[in-house]
Order: sequence, then C-alpha cells, then structure tokens
Amino acid sequence: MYENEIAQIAAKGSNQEVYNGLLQLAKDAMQQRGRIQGKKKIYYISAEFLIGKLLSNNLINLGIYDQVAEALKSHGKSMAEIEEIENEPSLGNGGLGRLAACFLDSIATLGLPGDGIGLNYHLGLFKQEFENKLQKEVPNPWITDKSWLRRTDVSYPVMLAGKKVNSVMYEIDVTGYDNQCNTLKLFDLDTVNDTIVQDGSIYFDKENISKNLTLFLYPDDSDYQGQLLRIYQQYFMVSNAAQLIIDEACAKGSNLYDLPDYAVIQINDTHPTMVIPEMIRLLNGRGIAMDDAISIVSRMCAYTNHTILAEALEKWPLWFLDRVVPQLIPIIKMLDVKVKEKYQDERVYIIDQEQRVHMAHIDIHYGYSVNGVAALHTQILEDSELKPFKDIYPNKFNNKTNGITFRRWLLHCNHELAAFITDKIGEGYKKDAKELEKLEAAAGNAADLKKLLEIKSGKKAEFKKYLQQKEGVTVNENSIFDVQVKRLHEYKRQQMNALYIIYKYMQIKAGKKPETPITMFFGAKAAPAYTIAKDIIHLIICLSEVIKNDPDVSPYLQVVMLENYNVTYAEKVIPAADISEQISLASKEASGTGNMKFMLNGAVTLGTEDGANVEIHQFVGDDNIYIFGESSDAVIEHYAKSDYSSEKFYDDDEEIAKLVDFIISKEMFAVGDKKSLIRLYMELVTKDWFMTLLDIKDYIKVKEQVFADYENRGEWAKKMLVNISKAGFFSSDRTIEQYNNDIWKLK
Ligand code: 26V
Repeated sequence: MYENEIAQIAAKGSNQEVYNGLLQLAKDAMQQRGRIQGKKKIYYISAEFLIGKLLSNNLINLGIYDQVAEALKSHGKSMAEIEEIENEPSLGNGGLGRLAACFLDSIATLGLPGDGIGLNYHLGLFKQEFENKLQKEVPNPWITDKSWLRRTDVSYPVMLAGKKVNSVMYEIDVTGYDNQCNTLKLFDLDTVNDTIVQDGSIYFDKENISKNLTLFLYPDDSDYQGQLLRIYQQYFMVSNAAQLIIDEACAKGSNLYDLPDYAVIQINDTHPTMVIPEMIRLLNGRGIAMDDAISIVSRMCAYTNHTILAEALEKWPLWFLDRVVPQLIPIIKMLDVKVKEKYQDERVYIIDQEQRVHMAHIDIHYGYSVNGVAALHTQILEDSELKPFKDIYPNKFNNKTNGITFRRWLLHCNHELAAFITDKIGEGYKKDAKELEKLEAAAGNAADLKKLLEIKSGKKAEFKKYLQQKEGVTVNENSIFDVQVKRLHEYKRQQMNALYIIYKYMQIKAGKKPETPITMFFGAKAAPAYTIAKDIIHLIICLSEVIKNDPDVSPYLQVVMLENYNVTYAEKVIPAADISEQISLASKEASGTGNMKFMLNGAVTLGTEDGANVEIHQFVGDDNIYIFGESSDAVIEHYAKSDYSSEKFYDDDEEIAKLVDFIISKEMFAVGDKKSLIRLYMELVTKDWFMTLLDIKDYIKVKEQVFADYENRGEWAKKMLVNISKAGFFSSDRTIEQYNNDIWKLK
C-alpha cells in the first residue's frame, strides 16, 4: 500500500519536506482506516497525555514503517534524521501521563471505542536546561503549522468565575496496531496568547485566565494563583468533556437516563474529579431529578488512584472552588451532606472541618470502581490509606497493574531486539505479548545469548553517538550502563544513588578499581518550586564534575546527567541500559512503568520491593533481579511509630557519615553552590523523610553484587533473556483487557 506516495515523499529534497510528506500520508491513512465503532465508549479523561513523537509509532501501527524506512534508505536518508524534525509535545509530567498515552494505544489496538480527553497546553511542561549546574526552566513550544493536531468546529460554552468562554476542540488520531482509529481530544481557548510569556521565562501573569488558561501544564502551584489556575484548567477540561459525552450519547440515541449504556468515564487521578458534579449539574439542567442524576453519573464514573503521597492528594479549599466554579458548590455541598447523613466517620467526608474538599472522596463515593495501579499499591490503599472506604465499599476496590505499549517500547525503540525475537519465536508476540515466554526456551543456547549481548552493545554504541551529538559528552560504550531516569522526587531516592557514587569514588581513590568501568546515567526534571529536588540535581552534576576532573577516578567511573529527559530520550537510553535503578522507598512508588520498559529491553532491575517491582520479582524469580532494602510493611511501621531518625544512622555509623559528609567537602564546594549543598546535607542528616540512610548500606552491598555478577557475561545474558521473556504480563494490552473486562465492559 501507498508505494507510489512513499517513493515520491522519500525523493523530496529536505528532511523537512520528507517529514511533512510522511505526516500528511499518515494522517490520510488514519482517516481512511475509519473510526472504531460501538454503542458504549470509554472516555479516558486525563490532565496529562505524554504521547511522545508520533511519526514512527503511527507508521508502525499503520503497517508501513519498514516500507518507509527502506524508501528513505534508498535515497540516502534515515528514519532517525526525519524523526528529529518532529517536536515532542510535553503534555505530561511523568508516569501518569505516559500511562495515559500507552492506554490510548492499547485501547485502539484492542479495537475498543475509546477517546482520550485532555487539554491542549501550548507550551506543555517546561523544558529543562542546566546553567551553573542548576536546573533552569524554559518554555517548550511544540505546536507548529503542520502537526498531528486537527482543529475541529466543536465548541462548548464554559463558565469560569461567572464569565463565559467558548472552547475549541482539537483532535489527534490514535491508530491501533493493525486496527482502526480512536481520537485524543484536546480542548483549548482561541484567546490564549503565547506571547504573554516574556523573555523565555516560564513565569507569567496568572490572573488573566482567558489569555493563559492552556498555556502551560500544571503551572507551578506553589503559590495561590497557580493553584487557582489549576482549578480553572481542571474545570475547563471536565466541563468540555461532560458536554461532549452527553452530545455523543444523545447522537447515538441515549435518552440520558440510559447514559451508562453509552459512556464510561475513567478518571485518571483526581485531576478530572469535577466531571462528577459537572455531569450531575448538566443532567439536572436538562430536567433530570437530582437523585436520578446522581445515580446515572455514579454508574458511569470509575477512578484510578496513582499515589499514596499525602501531598499529592488534592484537597481544594471550598472558597477556591467557589471563586472559580460557583455553579458546582451547591452540588458538591449536597454530595457531602448525603455522605454525612449516611456515615459518621470524619475520614470519609467530602468537605472536612477546615472546609477543604477532598477530591478523591468524591470519586470514591460517587464512582463505581476504585483501582490502584499495582498489586502492592492496591493492597496498601485497601489496608491503610483508603481503609475506611474499603470497609464501606468492599466491592468497589480492584487492582489493575500498569502496563506499557510494546509498539513504542520495543518495536519502535529497539528494532534489533524485535528482529531477534521475531526470528526466534515468530510475529505472534506483537499481538499477544504473553508469547514472549517462548523466548526463554527458543533462545537459550550460547550463540543466541551472545547475539543478545551484541544487540545490547549495539544499542550502547548508538546511544553513545546520540549523546555525543546532543550534549557533547563522550561515554565509554564498553562500560556498564547503570540508568536512573524518572521524575526527581525524594521518595524515588536519586540521592541514595548519588551516595553510592560517593562510595564508589572513595573506593577507587583507595585503589579498589571496578573490573569494568561504570557509567551512571540520570535523567530527571524537578518541579520548579521543589528546592530539595533541585538540590539533588545540583549534587549529581557536581559529582559528575568532581569525578571528571579526577584522573585517578575518571577512567573507571563517569556520571552523566541527561538534560531535559523526555519520552524521546527514554526511547534512546532504555534500550542501551544494563541496569535499571528502581530504588524508591518501599510503599511509596505506586507502580512505576519505567521498570517495565527496562525489563522488556533486557536490563536487569536493581530495586526495592515496591510498586510493580514486586510483580517483576515474582515473574523473573530471585536469580534475575536484585532486591534490597526494608519491606513496605517495615517502612509503614516506621512512619506509624515515627521511629526513624536519620540523625541516629549518621551518628552511629561512621561509614554512612563519611558518605554524607562528602556532600559538603572541599572538593564539592570547589565546583558547586555551597548553599545548595549544605541545605541538602542538612536535609539528609536531620530529616530524610524518605529514609535514604535506612537502606543505603544494603543498597551498596547489593549493587556491588550486581557489578560482580555482570562480569560473568554468559550468566548475565541469561538474566537478560529471562527478563525479556517474562515481560509479557506488563503489556498495556493486558492492562486494558482487564479494565475492559472488570470495569468498562464495552464488548
Ligand atoms: C504528584 C505530586 C504533586 C505535588 C507534589 C508532590 C507530588 C508527588 C507525586 C505526584 C504524583 C502524582 C501521580 C503520579 O504521577 N503517579 C504515578 O503514576 C504512575 C502511573 O500509574 C505510576 O507508575 C507511578 O508509580 C506514580 O508515581
């Protein structure tokens, strides 16, 4: 198919022309494929869709990737060069947004009618730059003249603080793998004006809603105006969603009382929670009695929880909501009264004594399903965080362990590995990921294992080249690639990995050189107002510098902090990784999805028993993963008893103190910002909320074992093979099948 068109496009002069041609071809092809149809549709409402670049992914799903790549090659061009032209939309922070993107791919691939609904942030999340070894945030415009976005004439009125605005809906087609299309619908306002962001700063006038509503993803909400803006965004998103859902259902013949037969809404974390009162308000406005409206909406909405961190659970002061969405206040108050009439337990109230609205509580009382995102996470929700709700609604709770799309995270990002797998077990795994299990038996001989190691070496060399071009950094492709890439947060404990670097540095200084040199890669954005997170970035960059400048150490150890880590970067670094760092404090990482991407690409996990690591451990067995650290039960107990004291660990253990002290050593002060280093040092010694010092020694011990085991290349290759073979469970196709069977019930 499309032979002539592809040949013509490939023959064009500039990369930009080729890109434009392929973009149009893919868009036309998706239109021709048609829409996935069905009476009942899933609406996945999410404030974030971290979709990444779309060209390769769409060509793969359309089945014309190889053809295009061949044609380009015959004209001396490569897919990689053409991909460079596309901007990556940064419409997400991290795992939650990327999960939404993987889910859209799987929903379409399984042929389920389902659309994503979100916001068309003009500048997305900030772009990260490093200046003086510190993170600097700059705007990241991504919308260009020709793009995947399609403007529609769908528009809805939305009342924001008593003033009416009219939305405009954009669409991006989502093609299933060898299947028809769904759409991602992104709402926007025509009045939003990118020029209010002056001088490359991400700070702007947050008062002027009509000009800035969809300018940024989650503007810094450390201040009051930022928080208000976030409520404006959330309401704008869900009011549009609710109006669209009602319209589409009515067009298919719904009388509104039977709305749950036409639409199911998955609420991705609490950001879209206001869809519940908004939908009730709209139905009531169309003449449906309040109790009926509540019953209809409650049978349509399902909620996914993505974190147990208290600071991330949204609680909006009632008067904030009153300023932005006064029309919802009577509804929210009524929903709260009904709860208070039924239950005398303050922990389940929607509006608390301080007049704050607990968004998750709305979801749990007025939705029909509550799910966590990995087995351990769901268990913790049921047993502790949400226990009072579990007692009231035992049947609402369920687990849906996260997954990733194998189209992007294997077929697209690791052609060599995909070809090897296909050669061994055929194409079946592309549609049924569980078939990957066949690989263990099919590829266990010495020649196959050698080939697996060669593929990894190839990806390391490729990444080395990319890094050289992109950042001007040269790494040793024969070193061990140890990778920790994820948002920066104290609970993810990048600081513990940094303490290991200090340990290794000291060991090498003392003459204990590693058998194989080690390169430690980090990639992480910190929230603009999260001081300690920024201090940790600074620490890592300073360590990188100290080591680089030390000729005793630099041949054996290198630290690289990747600038502006994003989906595109992930696609390059994950296939090149030997070791996957998943070292969160047990109980704190709801699931993690990077862990699954690394596993699928043959990296071995070094991690705590947290989130989906627990399930990865069960699948691969003790010999193919490295687990360390205190259990989630022990950690939860430490919090309950408030008996963890980092000061005690520091005072009682000289080895630990030596590592922490290095942060404020003269070597570090020579390259870094004294204030930031001292602040981080103090934080670790006196607070350490996420118990770095509790696990550091076990971490060092197990990490040393990992590096020792790496030396037996044959045995290591077997571990890689088992990890790849057992990754099938972590396909988002499996996750979506479970959402559909247990929650959505579309077919
Ligand atoms: C949000 C915030 C916002 C305010 C300050 C601190 C803070 C800390 C964490 C978060 C996370 C919000 C929810 C989230 O992104 N959760 C992630 O969801 C992924 C997909 O389910 C999951 O794999 C990750 O473990 C989980 O952290």
